[in-house]
Amino acid sequence: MKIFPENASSYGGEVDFIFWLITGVVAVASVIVIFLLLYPVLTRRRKLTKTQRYQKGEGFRNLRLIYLGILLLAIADFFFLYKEGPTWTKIEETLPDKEFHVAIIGRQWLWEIVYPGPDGKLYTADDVKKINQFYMPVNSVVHMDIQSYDVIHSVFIPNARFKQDALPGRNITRWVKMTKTGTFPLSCAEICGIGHANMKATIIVQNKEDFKKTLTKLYKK
Ligand SMILES: [Cu+2]
Repeated sequence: MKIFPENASSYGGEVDFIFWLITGVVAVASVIVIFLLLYPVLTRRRKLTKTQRYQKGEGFRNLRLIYLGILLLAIADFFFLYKEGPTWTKIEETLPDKEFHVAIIGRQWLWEIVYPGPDGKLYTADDVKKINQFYMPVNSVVHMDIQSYDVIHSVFIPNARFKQDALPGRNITRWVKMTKTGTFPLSCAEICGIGHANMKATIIVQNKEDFKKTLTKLYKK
């Protein structure tokens, strides 16, 4: 069953794995809970009597199933944290050495992609700016300085399983490594005004030779 867009990043598979792991465990738990709820209702049809028992919730014996539930919930939570920890650390808290560096600046309602100029350095006078066109080389770690001019936006790259808010006044550096060439959508994932839905950019992942040619072309303009 294909419910996600094609994964085209180095870490997308790990994110998908976490999704299916949590979905699987929660699905099993749901089936058990629904069974425990419906089974007595459907099978116990004794007439009510004066001495109908009810749980007062006093003492350990009365509450033992509640404690079991809390214990199972805690075990499941820590299991998920244990399984997903290394993935999130790698994606969100570490920054592998960069092979290319851009700035992505959100504004109502477009994305400015700023490329380093011929000197190879970002934030110098020869930088090149493109609107909604994000070129990057394949199989290379690309650092993205995510910023905003006005309100909160969010960089969302479904094919990379990547999402990061762009906050005014802050620079947040994240990374991505695309493993497939082609074009992929980048959209804004934070309601940012009337034009939010049109705030889309295209990511063009190219092999390294083509990417070099693209850069040369960008510099000429
Ligand atoms: Cu936006």
